[in-house]
Amino acid sequence: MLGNAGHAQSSGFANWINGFRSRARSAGISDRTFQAAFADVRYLQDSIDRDRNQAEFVRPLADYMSTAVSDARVSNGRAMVRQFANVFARIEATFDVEPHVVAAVWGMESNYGQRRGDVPLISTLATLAYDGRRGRFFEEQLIAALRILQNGDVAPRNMTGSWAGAMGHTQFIPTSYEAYAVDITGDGRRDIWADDPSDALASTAAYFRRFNWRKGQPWGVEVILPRGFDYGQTGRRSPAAWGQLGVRGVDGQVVPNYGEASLILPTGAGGPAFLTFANYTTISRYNNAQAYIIGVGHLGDRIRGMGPLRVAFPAGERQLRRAERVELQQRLTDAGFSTQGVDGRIGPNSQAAIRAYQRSVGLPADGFASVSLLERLR
Ligand SMILES: [Ca+2]
Repeated sequence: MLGNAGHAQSSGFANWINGFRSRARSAGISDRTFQAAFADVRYLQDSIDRDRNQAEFVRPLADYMSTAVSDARVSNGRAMVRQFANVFARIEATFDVEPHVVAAVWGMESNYGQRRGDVPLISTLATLAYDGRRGRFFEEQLIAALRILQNGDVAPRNMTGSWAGAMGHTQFIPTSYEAYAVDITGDGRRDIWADDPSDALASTAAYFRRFNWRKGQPWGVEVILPRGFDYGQTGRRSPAAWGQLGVRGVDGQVVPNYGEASLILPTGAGGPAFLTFANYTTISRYNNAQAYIIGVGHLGDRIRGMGPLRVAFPAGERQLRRAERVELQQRLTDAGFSTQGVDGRIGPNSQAAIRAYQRSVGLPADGFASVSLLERLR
């Protein structure tokens, strides 16, 4: 049954499935598994549309964070940590990852299990593999999904996920599931789809442990920069060395030594600044988008009882789209601040040009390719 598609699309998809069947067989998928998995497969145009739309979806960070770390999500997270205290305690004892960290991923990925995704997984992965934009990646995920079915962890009708093929409470893609999912309930199945979140939460902790989560250490710490700070200071330094440059925690003290730290200003000098540590990199292995990493990190801090950020993200500020970055480089270059090329990539040359321009007009020279900077240049 092939829904939502024209005839040519349908026959193309059906032909693709026939070709894929032999590749699945070569990968060790039995005909029985394949037939059960593909019995009700459909071409899902929505998967294609959403995959294309998310490619350059750039949301203002203030909007993103107001959803990601809303008061409701914070209080729900605290309630979940209490409700599943025994599960979180077992997970922490086994994987050395604290409850507030796992709960934050859970809150970000599925709003604590409320949005696990009800899209039939084989259909969406087959559609995306057939589509071809990232066909190789999705075919690999599809094979992994078939292996999971063959292994008996979940029945085909219960194997659902997001439009992009992420599954369960904490949105594992199939290959991550195969590598990191664990059965902490002890029933012999790694069930990240069930209402009971235990296996999914333990699997997330197992993933964090694999990528070197350091228990007891922060992902990052909000900091205040001194007046006249040189935003050209980059690289990794100890908190003490950052302290010598005037960088302080919001309590006014030099940040404790959690190892080497990088300074990040996600929306430039007008927004919050953070020193980030090794655990920032661990979160990035789950999802490498800076907004996501900060969202998980800060949500976890709030669930643990910390307060809101001292400095708010400025309204409307966001990363520029590629076309906007190109335009910014062209306008800077035309104004006499050469970016040494117009390629849409904001590297050291573009940052130097931005800083030179900012100094020339009396703005803080943060080198940040902001919406407001582009608007000023227009
Ligand atoms: Ca289980």
